[in-house]
Amino acid sequence: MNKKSLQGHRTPQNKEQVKISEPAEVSVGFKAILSSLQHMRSFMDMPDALRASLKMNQKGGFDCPGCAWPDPDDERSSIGEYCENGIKALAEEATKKKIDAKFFGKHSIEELQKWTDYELGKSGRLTEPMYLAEGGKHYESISWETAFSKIATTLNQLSSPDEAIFYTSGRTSNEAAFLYQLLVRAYGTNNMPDCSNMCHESSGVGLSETVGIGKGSVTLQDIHESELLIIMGQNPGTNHPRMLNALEKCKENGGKIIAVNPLVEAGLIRYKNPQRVGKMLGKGTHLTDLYLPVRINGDVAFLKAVMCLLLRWEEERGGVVDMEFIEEYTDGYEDFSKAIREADFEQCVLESGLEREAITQAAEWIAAKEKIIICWAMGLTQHVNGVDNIKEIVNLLLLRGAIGKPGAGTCPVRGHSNVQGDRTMGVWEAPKPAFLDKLEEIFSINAPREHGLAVVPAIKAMHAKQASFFMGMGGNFLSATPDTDYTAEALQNCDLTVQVSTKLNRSHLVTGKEALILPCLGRTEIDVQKSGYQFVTVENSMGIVHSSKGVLEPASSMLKSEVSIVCSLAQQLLDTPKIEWQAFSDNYDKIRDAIAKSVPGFTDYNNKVRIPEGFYLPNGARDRQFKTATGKARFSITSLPENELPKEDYIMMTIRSHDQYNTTIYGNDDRYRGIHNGRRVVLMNEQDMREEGWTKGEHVNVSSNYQGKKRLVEDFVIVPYRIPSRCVAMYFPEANPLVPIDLFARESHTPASKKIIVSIDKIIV
Ligand SMILES: Nc1nc2c(c(=O)[nH]1)N[C@H]1C(S)=C(S)[C@@H](COP(=O)(O)OP(=O)(O)OC[C@H]3O[C@@H](n4cnc5c(=O)[nH]c(N)nc54)[C@H](O)[C@@H]3O)O[C@H]1N2
Ligand SMILES: Nc1nc2c(c(=O)[nH]1)N[C@H]1C(S)=C(S)[C@@H](COP(=O)(O)OP(=O)(O)OC[C@H]3O[C@@H](n4cnc5c(=O)[nH]c(N)nc54)[C@H](O)[C@@H]3O)O[C@H]1N2
Ligand SMILES: [Mo]
Repeated sequence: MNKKSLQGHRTPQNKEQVKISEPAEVSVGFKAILSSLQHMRSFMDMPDALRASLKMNQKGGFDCPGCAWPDPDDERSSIGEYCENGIKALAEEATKKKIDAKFFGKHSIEELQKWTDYELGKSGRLTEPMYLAEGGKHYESISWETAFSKIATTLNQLSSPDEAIFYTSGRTSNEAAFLYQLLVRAYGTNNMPDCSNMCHESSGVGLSETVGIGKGSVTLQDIHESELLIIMGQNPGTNHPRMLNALEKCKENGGKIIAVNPLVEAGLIRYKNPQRVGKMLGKGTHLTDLYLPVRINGDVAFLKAVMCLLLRWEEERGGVVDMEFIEEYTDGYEDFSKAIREADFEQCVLESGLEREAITQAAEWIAAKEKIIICWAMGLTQHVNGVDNIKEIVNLLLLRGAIGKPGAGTCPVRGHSNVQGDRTMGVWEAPKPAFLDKLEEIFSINAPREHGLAVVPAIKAMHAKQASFFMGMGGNFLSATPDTDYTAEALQNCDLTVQVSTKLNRSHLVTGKEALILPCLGRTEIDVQKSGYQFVTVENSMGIVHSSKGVLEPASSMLKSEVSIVCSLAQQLLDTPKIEWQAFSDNYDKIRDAIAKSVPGFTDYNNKVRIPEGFYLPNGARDRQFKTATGKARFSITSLPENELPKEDYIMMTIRSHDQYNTTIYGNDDRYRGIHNGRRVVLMNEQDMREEGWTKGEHVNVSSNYQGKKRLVEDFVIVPYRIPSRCVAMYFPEANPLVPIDLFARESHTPASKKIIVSIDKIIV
């Protein structure tokens, strides 16, 4: 490792002392309202805060820049269709603080590298394009023109377009995403890694293979009327708080909820709905009826154990397996059911980490209910066997015929607010030939056919100096990706790194030889182009496409929209007479017309998206049309994951605190989990602590040892917590240096950031 790469790429220590209290058992309520108000007051101008919050997630307003949870189709709350964490996302983007060339003149890169992620984010909005010269100590201002020509010159000098990497995070609008992928393909590569590669890729792969569409099948109404919701590997109280409204409705309609999660998350226990006075004053709504604290990665074992029971009961008493559905709509049942009958039930129970009685209780409800939905998020996708997790979920739903009918189906809960839309628009390293054919036909380009690089291979290519240009359309590639030291070296190997961003983050500080920051408008801001006011469109977690129109004055007159950045760059870089980049940039309706011609499901886009609540995209699985290789929904056979754990070691999962949005740190508290003032913590089982002689608040180092390579993070604090034995939890991104670059999901290549084997060592002073 060279010396330069040892600096500044890891999150530095926060000086404050961590405080530990009892975890909460109720979520939202008054504390959430207080916290929202505090964020608005501290970081925004109050009139802006009020104006913006009343427009967030409203018809004709803007889409919350937080998560991808859908808005109700019909009535929306007049006092606010948002949550505490939506307000934090708003305050983060609409902050009154700004940074410009003076700021960068004052603070060198070396100094900024010592700031925590919280301090970097809170420095303010980026307001002008900045350039870091080779060997430079400070960013300096640069004109947009010069910045674009620098990028174009670098790209034109590469010996192959495949030496360039074009990353996308998930906030980019449909319009910007469509043009960005068009630019990249016209330039000549499919190297389009995106945050999805680290997020729900396992869901996309697992679902496409088994039910023929890589998206979920349910709508919000289905959640409301479901009789049994199973929530696996997801913490909605923090990451999708508006989902709690839907869970409350489901409960009020008589539904039951099972939560499968190593941690007892407050958001899944009891909910005080801030929009309902009665609920706020009372005890709130009790949500989870059966809590199943699986061992980390015990989900395949749990699902197999449940299915063993279902098949056993089918033989004993019948009426459990939906044979009519299976015969008409599925294939592979015989082999699958044989494999489950031959599975070792006792071993499955053991590996799940759950009590046999609890599994039996879950299986009884599953056998008795007709309308079953399974929701899931990162606790299932970020495992070596992430795709198998999804296949087992599908197996269970198919057994019960619980897909493609009201109140039943698959519900992968997406992360970034437009991550699903970006994929629909073609941001993907493995595009379908039919999509490329369309681009060629409409735009007269030669679209490259060879698949490009996803996140992990892209990092490896930069590390091996096979790629030397990196551009990020949003996001924070350095801190979001695994193996921080390795990724830092990879980025530093590049000649030029370019970040299109709204806020300062660590990826601006660990760069290629030269670097550019291109500051852009955010979702909340007014976007005026030559033809007048523009709006953009996004797709939520349930496949509804709708418009989003900012309401606030832009943070600076120098900002460009993402659409305009892509179009200006394309005009410098490409010779594509059939693509009207200028017209696209002047009027976003023109982009939507082009999308309507290129992407299935978008006919008449401009009219349909002007309906305030938006429109649903076609979804085969929802209608029992399974577009798989055989035209049927497919049962799969998976094997039990290996869960061997060396005696002294622990299984570590990286999770989000209540005060962060991925790598953006809103604050240093995790209110629901009772952790305050610090993020460098290791949540540990109390009995393990007693047996191993750890004390509360003790400072430790944590290392992973994968294929002979030791990775280390230093000075974390032990927090006793209700977590299964030998399992521990740490926060992302502080723990990312421990995630080995080569440890990823087998079929989807998603980094396995929920299961790292670690050793914990005392700090010897
Ligand atoms: N406020 C806020 N909102 C967000 C985000 C944010 O950072 N902050 N991020 C957005 C993004 S991009 C995403 S993808 C989503 C993420 O939303 P989540 O997936 O809810 O986020 P994580 O914190 O990664 O949580 C995973 C949950 O899975 C559990 N878990 C971990 N390992 C296992 C396992 O092996 N089995 C089971 N059954 N459970 C497990 C953890 O205990 C935790 O409760 O949220 C989105 N929304
Ligand atoms: N260990 C571990 N690693 C993980 C995860 C985990 O659970 N554990 N989760 C993974 C997941 S699910 C995801 S999705 C990724 C997230 O990875 P990313 O999407 O790359 O990361 P973010 O932190 O969401 O990106 C934040 C930055 O985006 C920029 N930004 C914000 N809004 C906009 C906008 O409107 N336009 C533009 N151009 N820029 C904007 C800001 O500059 C901000 O600093 O991280 C992954 N990494
Ligand atoms: Mo995500």
